[in-house]
Amino acid sequence: MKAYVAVDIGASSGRLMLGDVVDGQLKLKEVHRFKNGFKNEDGHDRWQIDHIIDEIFAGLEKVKKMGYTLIDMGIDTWAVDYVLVGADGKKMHDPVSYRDTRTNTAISKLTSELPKSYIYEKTGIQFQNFNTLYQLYTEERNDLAKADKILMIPDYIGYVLTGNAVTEVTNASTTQMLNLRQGLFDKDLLKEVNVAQDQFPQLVESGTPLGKISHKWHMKYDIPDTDVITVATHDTASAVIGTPGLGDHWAFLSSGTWSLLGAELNTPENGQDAFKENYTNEWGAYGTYRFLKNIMGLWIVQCIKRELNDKYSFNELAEMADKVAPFRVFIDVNDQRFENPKSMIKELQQYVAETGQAKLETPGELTRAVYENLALYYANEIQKLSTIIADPIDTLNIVGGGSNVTLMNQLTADLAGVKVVAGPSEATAIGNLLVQMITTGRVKDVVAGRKLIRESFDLKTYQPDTSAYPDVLTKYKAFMKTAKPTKA
Ligand code: LFR
Repeated sequence: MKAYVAVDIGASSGRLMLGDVVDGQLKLKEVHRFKNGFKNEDGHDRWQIDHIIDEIFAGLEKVKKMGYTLIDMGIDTWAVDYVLVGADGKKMHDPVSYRDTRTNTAISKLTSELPKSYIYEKTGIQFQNFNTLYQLYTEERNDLAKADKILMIPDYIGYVLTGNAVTEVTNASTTQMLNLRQGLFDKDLLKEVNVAQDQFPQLVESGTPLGKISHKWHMKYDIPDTDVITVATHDTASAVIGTPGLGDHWAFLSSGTWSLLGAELNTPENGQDAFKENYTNEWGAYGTYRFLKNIMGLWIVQCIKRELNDKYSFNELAEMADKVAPFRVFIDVNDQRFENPKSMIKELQQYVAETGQAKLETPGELTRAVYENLALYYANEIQKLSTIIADPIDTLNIVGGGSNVTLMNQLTADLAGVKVVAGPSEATAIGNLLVQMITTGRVKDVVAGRKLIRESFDLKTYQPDTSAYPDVLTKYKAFMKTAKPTKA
């Protein structure tokens, strides 16, 4: 039997999903799931990349045991991080995580040499201290000089599996080193971080066949005959493809560890307003752009849950949050202090103390405060987004794990005054599978793929009730004007 497999790896977990079109419906099955995370090694937070590859093979063994002998497979992961590969074809170190503190002040250092407006005009990419540009800027010069290749995480995994090295564009754009007009790595930015053009392998579009899994390191596993297709390797790019696209003027919110809120554009928008609001133009599959804003997202709740020793499930936390009185505190969830604090709970508690607001003590109070302030952030951004792209957004398509949080979906609809369509929660794996299916002719194109999503998954609609919280957004905006973020 033949099948399609999506390998979708996020910051906290990875999984292999089997997918196919059966009787006009897209069917998905989770075959394997494993934990992911970084560990402190040699003074840096590093991803355990060999472990990830081992888990992919363990998942492929399960696929074979299910009777599939021939598969197509695509790999997507988070963005911006990379592996340095030596002349011997081996990784030089485990890759450093983007949450490592090494880049905390890198933006201000680098932009004292090259102005922000100059970098934005070239790349159209948002300023995030963890972008590859700033990571390479802080990288050991010697290591960088010795590196034969610099491979983004999914490209590295594809390289280990097949022996073929490419740089896929949806992920490469998050380096903040691609030139929007030229469609290539920008020579001035490469020079700024002491990288030669050919250290990054050839740029390829999403949907390019990469090759068969052949690496002898993994001969110990009994796996199917596997053709790897370079899909939209940035998980957010896959999630946007996997969005149902409902509404005449729709925006998307990919809600997971990060909340990525934006619109799909056919031409980039890197004018003054986009620059001022730090919106990004990440390259999408099939010539599109993900015009979006990174918002801290469920990471904050994931940290709370972990700090409570996983005593409560996400559902239980949401149930407790439901019972707490609304809008007790305002928080700038995008403050850099929440990026990787020693204790998220203490950081939140300090924040409300510093800003003279009500205390956050119980798990329900903490969780509700995060959900509400995410919803407020979304509502505020939808208005900004609508203005910048001059499009009256009427529907927000929320996909990813966060689309299951009913409280947050309704709050977002009410505060933003737009219809919310929630689901599918598996949009990233779906987008990964769709690019494979489009590449192999099983699905015609993204339009047909999105129609398939609408016909295959149970999507929930939340109508806005704008009278529910009449002046909360206005008060929040006033708070945000006075809030003093700790940003690089
Ligand atoms: C989401 C995501 C975001 C990116 C962040 C860091 O998983 O890929 O799009 O900004 O992780 O890579």
